Amino acid sequence: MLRFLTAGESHGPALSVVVEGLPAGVPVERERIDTDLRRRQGGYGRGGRMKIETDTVEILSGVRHGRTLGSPVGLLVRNLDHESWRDVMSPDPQPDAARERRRLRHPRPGHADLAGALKYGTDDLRNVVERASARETTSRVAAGALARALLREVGVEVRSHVVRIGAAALPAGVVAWEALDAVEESPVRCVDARVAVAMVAEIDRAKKDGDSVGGVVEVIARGVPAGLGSYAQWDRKLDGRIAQALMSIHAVKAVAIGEGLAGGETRGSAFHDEIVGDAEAGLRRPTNRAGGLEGGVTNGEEIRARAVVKPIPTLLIPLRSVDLATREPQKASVERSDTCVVPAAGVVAEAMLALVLADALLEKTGGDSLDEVLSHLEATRAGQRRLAGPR
Ligand code: EPS
Repeated sequence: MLRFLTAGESHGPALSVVVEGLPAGVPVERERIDTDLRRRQGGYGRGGRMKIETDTVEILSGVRHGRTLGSPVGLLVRNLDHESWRDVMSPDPQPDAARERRRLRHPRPGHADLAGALKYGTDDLRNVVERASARETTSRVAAGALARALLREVGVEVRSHVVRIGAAALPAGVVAWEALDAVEESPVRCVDARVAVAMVAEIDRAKKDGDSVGGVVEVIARGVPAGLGSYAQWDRKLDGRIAQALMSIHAVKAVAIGEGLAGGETRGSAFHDEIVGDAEAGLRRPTNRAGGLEGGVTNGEEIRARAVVKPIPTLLIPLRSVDLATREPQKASVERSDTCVVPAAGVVAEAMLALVLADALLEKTGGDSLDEVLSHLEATRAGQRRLAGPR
């Protein structure tokens, strides 16, 4: 129902995205998109590129006088760094000097470099890294801000926080929605100021060692209506769709829904969320280990998912690699890079979850205008109240 396609290279003129399927009448504020773009650029552990860029969105189509039209929304974020890469990234044929200037020959283990070169048959890894770069997540965050704008109208909010960076982690347990207010003030987007100090120290240590460090983020959506997704077919299961969306984020290597990671070591009686209630108050779930999804369908609880972010592959003290032209041993390429992108990955995870939830919402309600979405959703909610009581 809601589709988006991104385009753009890390040092090309701009990153772009086309979002199609948003109903007409959704309020869109440019400042809110820019706020999310700024949040993505932040976080302790970022490198030199973020000092060059001040990502701001240009709305090219699909929005008029502050509301969506129902037509495709085109968004553009210019790469300020492009100025220094004009000849290297030019779409037009260039003299040899420009072709050689930023040529990359030594694939970084863990990056798309080698796999991409084998796929597209090139020995200039620049052709791979420019698109494989996590800079592409700028487009996703811009698109996610539009999904958020729709979700906000139906009372759904999406937030995230950092659970772990290297050895520094929050103690086990549920982080309450209310605690997330602290995240935006934290340099590592962590709810606990003491743990944040330890996370910053982890990043400093990795940087001093010429290394990188990964971590874990949790993304949470509140106010999600019950009944999104479906158990009826594998590709309609919303937990699977969320997992795919989160796994597609650069550097994410594992995804869990709710307390999913503990599922292999916990008995059923301690794992599942009991259903309690009475005729007056309706149904209630005292716990939410399922992360708001049962059978691939939202159950009305908060959606909670975790993503494990690997340490990024560009290392100042590089790993062993080869020269792709000669196959002689070489150290992997060293590009200007970040030490840790875990805080930024949380912001991207919010965008991806918002996009999946907005898609699933529209699948449930249909509707070409926001008014239709709202009235269809109210009809759904009325039916659910008849069955389960008030929420
Ligand atoms: C990124 C921009 C990139 C990197 C980073 C993410 O900029 P540059 O390549 O010019 O330094 O900082 O990309 C990676 C970590 C990666 O492995 O691709 C961004 O905007 O998020």
